[in-house]
Amino acid sequence: MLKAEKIWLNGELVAWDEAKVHVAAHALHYGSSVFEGIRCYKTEAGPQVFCLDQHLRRLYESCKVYRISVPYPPDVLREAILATVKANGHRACYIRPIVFRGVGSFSLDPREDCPVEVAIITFQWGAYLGEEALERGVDVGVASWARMAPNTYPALAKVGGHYTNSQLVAMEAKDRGFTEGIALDVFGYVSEGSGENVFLVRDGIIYTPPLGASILGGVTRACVIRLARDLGYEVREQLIPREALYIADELFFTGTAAEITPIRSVDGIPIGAGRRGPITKRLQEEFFGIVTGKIPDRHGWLTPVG
Ligand code: PPE
Repeated sequence: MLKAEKIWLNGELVAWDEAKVHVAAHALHYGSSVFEGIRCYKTEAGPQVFCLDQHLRRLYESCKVYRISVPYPPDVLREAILATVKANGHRACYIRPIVFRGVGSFSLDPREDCPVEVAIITFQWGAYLGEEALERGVDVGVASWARMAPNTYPALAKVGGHYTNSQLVAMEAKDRGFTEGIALDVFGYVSEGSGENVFLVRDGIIYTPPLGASILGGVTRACVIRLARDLGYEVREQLIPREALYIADELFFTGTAAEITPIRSVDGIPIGAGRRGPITKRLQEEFFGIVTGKIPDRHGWLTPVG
């Protein structure tokens, strides 16, 4: 990770090495943190943050689910995010805002005693699954670990604790020689990657699991659904059985970090022709065209850093 100069911590920009947390922090013990991953892209008009308001909305919604009262209103964090990117002089970067429960007690109802702290970290992050992955695609495996069952952990909330499951999926995939894993939900339907949503193409129709399949409601997922519909494709949010992965014409991941990454094989079985498919490529062109300012931002997804 290429560290930046400053981190925004509880209202102030401090030096990267000074942005510290105490070992008794509640979040460290119990995963009580809510975070976002946002990308800022380099454009001719300067750096622009992609889907800032959509990410902020999810941050506050995740906090709402976990009864975390954020000590700043959304417009303050919005400005703080832009100020942090600016202060670090980034042309492009990954932005990681995190709201977490600090030191106070070890109670599992930390609302009274633990202060809520907020940090905004920015750093350089290239292609998540490798530079060549965006074109060539990645090899993935179906995970032996399932995503959380409904009514156990709220999958729609982006909470630190939930990512212990993602770590099991990601580590297992690597150990089996894959770049990434796809986890099923507890009913055996396709859910998502350790840090990405999944899309499938068959006979020209695009499918993706519904919110009820224990997925995170991806911001990139929503943008890709929008772009696909703009291009005239039919998109269906519906339950996907595991074997539909193997017989798909195209598969791809979406995510802030992963952007749109083609999947070229699952469990050693080639998908379609075993390389990036035409609809995946078409969506990438549209997505990367917009985020780099080469295609007009017709949906208002970009915010200039200023
Ligand atoms: N599912 C999961 C589990 C997930 O972590 C992400 C984002 C997505 C779907 C896609 O959501 P969105 O970014 O809103 O389109 N994963 C973030 C973190 C990955 C990581 O820390 O590693 C990300 O892409 O920023």
